[in-house]
Amino acid sequence: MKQIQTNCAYCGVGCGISVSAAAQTGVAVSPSICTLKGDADHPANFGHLCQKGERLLDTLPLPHALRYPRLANAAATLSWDDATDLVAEKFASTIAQYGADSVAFYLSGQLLTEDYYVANKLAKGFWGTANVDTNSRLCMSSAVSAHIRAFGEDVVPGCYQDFELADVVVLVGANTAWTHPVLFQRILRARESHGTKLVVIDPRRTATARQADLHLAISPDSDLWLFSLLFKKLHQSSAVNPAYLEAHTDGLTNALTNLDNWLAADSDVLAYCGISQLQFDQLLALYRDHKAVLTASCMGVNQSIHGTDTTNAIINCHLLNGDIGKPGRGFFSLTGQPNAMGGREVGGLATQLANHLGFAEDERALVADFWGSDNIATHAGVSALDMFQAMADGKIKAVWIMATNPLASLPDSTLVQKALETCPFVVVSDISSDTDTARMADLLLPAQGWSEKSGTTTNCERRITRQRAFITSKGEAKADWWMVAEVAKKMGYAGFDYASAADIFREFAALSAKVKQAYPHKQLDLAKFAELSDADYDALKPQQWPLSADRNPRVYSYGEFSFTDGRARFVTPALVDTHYTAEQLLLISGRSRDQWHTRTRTGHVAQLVSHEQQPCVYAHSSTISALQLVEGQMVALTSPVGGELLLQLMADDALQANQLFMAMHWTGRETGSFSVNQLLDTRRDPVSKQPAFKGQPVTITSRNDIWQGIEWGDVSAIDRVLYRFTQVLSDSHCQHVALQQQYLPQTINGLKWQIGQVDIHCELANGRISAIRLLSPLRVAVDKDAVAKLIGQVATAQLLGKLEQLVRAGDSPLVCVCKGVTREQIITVAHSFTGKCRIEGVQQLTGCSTGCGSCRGELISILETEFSDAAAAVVTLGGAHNA
Ligand SMILES: Nc1nc2c(c(=O)[nH]1)N[C@H]1C(S)=C(S)[C@@H](COP(=O)(O)OP(=O)(O)OC[C@H]3O[C@@H](n4cnc5c(=O)[nH]c(N)nc54)[C@H](O)[C@@H]3O)O[C@H]1N2
Ligand SMILES: Nc1nc2c(c(=O)[nH]1)N[C@H]1C(S)=C(S)[C@@H](COP(=O)(O)OP(=O)(O)OC[C@H]3O[C@@H](n4cnc5c(=O)[nH]c(N)nc54)[C@H](O)[C@@H]3O)O[C@H]1N2
Ligand code: SF4
Ligand SMILES: [Mo]
Repeated sequence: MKQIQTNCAYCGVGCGISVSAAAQTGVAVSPSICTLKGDADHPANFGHLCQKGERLLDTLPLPHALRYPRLANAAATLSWDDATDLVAEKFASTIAQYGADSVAFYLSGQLLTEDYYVANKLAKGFWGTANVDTNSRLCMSSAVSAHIRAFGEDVVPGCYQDFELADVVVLVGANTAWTHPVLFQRILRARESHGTKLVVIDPRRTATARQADLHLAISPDSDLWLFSLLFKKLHQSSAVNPAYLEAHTDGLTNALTNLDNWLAADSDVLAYCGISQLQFDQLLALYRDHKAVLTASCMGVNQSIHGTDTTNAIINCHLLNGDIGKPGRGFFSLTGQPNAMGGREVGGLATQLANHLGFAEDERALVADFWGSDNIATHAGVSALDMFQAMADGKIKAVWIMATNPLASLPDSTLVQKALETCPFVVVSDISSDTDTARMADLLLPAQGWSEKSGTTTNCERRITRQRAFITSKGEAKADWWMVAEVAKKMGYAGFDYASAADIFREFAALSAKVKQAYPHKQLDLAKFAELSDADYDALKPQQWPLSADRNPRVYSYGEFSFTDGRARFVTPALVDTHYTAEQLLLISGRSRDQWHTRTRTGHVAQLVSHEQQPCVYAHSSTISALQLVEGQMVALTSPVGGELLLQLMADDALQANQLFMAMHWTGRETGSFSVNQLLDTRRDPVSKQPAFKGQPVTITSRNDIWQGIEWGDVSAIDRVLYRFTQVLSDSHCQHVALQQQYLPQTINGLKWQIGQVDIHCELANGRISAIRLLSPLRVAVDKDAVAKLIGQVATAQLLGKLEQLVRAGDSPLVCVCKGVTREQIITVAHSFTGKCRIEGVQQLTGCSTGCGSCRGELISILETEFSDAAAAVVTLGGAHNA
């Protein structure tokens, strides 16, 4: 058995993974001879994984895997030589004819540092354009801007241990139980051992909020007001360190004056935030009276038109007391993607040149000299949304999109579609040929996926982990950096002759050393790695920077910041407008527990799709009845942006009355049109240019003329469906369809009858059931695996009775993926217990939430909803250790 240490492919926690492969050499031929578990020695997770990590091997047999370069709609594949010739020729001729700013890269926080570095170097150093932006613009850019404004550099000062050392952890706009599950488990463990207080600030009562000591169900987009008021009150209280303020900060007086100009009276602020005086006093007391308070934020903060200001407002609260880079205290921006941090470090944003540098003359000279370039970009490039607008306007004429799916993930899908249609040359590198964006590419380039490629990623807490290939690539997939380097060489540029990822990593580290020499106040410094041998790179253990001899895992601990004067800055906005009215219905979009983004990597794994099986929009049950709608029916969502999204309506009392929620995961492949982003306008933060994904005013209308259906087996086709997509089941699959009532099939080859509101169609071939279709104006609830087992069996009366029974019984969603426990099983078992014992009883008897622990919030939610006496929040955590 060969042991390979690598990292998880998903979130910014950056968990270490240990793969055992039954292979003689470094790489195995297939995932089927591999097993995987959490790496017990990795300091991010110490052996723990969440469900997405646990199931990584199951994701590898990828439907629609892209294995060879090919042109749009061409059946024949291209050789790499022809493909890279074509890219080189198109980009060169476009630049020659229209100038360097007519081309662009659109990258991703899921690329490895080495991929990112080479793409950034080619565009900014040799093409002469900084049109290199990334999906991190949609994710981290407000935090990046706030770090730069407060600290002088985009640096996360803290580390994961701070979550364990804190007396109080405040999660703002972060559903950490679902989105950074292993870090959340670390918080819960710390709470068990020393009673950490957990505060969650989120409009929804999420799985995370249910486990909090204090949940502030804040009005959407009001966090800036809340933290500005908190800052003011903390300043008036004793939670201030005058000596620190004097020695290490600037701008306090100005910041307070700015606030005085716009911040309303306390009671008005609290009314706007939708929280009570008592709740605010509790929050204030937690900050004021505890030594170690850690505030962490994620997309509820970043994806707003005030994302940067809100982040600075939070940082202000901690700066007052000198709580930056101190154990258990301060501000921590949670990174979304596995290598968003690495991308930021190489400077892969249109607003940066390279390695935390901007476009000043001296900065450009340093980088140009290092790269041996005489054509370095002179000014910032266009950020994500402007890039696609420029494509739609015909200004950007060639784009290379790598490891991201913008047609599904950028706001205003109609604009993005127009951009992709208008841009004369669209190259897409991906592992799948079947993404919404890949379907619109002129040229598709096959990228090696997570299990096949080698390099490095940097997680939330600045820890660099080696990703190691453990499976041989199928077909001709290549590393993303390799493709870029080939094109660069063909365009005649020197400096792209890399033999391996290690070569690139050394070069990046050497550049960081040069930058540190020239700008000693900058913190990013990987000089130690500039001379790393290939063997040392291969064996590199997870390393957190700063790589200083004292092994301090934090930055700015001594109050020396990255500005040339070494001081941190208080920043508050000068004047702020409110923008939502109370009457508006606001659509929030975000993540669900088991899926990853646009589902290209997780949408084909039965266990990961069972949690949310089809596109739906959630509303509070009181909203559903007030609007005279019915749970389970189809509705249409519309917004001023245009278009209409047809979805199933589901009740979720975790929302407030004026809110809707939809997962960002569903794309045009399932909805038949676009993702939730079809409805979103392009409002963005003025500083960071990050889109405000989280609150979109929408209108919801009944579409009870639309029927929903599920089909198994070889069913005769029905025309005019609004959508059709496949759901993978344990051993087979089924299809989801939706169609208008007027197009319901009138005749069928077989049996047709009705149970309640469900039409059952059963097709027969030689006496056996060849296909089943269930159709209803409401959600069709049924155990899909059980129905699948009926296909191919002799259609006896008993078997048809069984089908009826299944339809009557409905279905029960899988709550605990690790132990395979459904909602219904939980409720059945919970009846045998009372009060607080219920949750422990269910855990013991069913195993629910004793695996990775990600479903604990939902277990609590189910018990709270079903049993009035379920005081469930404080219970022991049964999280298993995978080591
Ligand atoms: N399962 C899963 N995990 C993931 C990912 C995934 O796709 N799936 N993606 C990863 C990535 S790239 C990212 S960026 C992270 C995102 O991680 P999170 O930010 O934790 O996830 P989201 O669901 O996008 O949004 C978080 C919360 O913000 C709340 N919110 C909305 N508006 C506001 C507001 O105005 N104020 C406040 N305080 N809260 C608000 C929402 O209700 C939501 O619960 O997750 C990472 N982890
Ligand atoms: N409405 C709404 N929209 C959102 C958000 C939201 O909360 N609400 N969140 C935003 C955020 S925070 C983010 S991070 C984005 C994420 O949005 P995207 O980045 O668009 O989503 P992914 O599905 O992760 O896309 C990654 C693509 O890369 C491919 N891929 C995987 N591995 C590799 C590889 O090694 N090489 C290459 N070349 N390709 C690879 C995958 O198949 C997939 O097509 O979405 C943003 N959009
Ligand atoms: S928390 Fe889960 S998704 Fe995130 S890195 Fe760890 S195992 Fe992967
Ligand atoms: Mo993200």
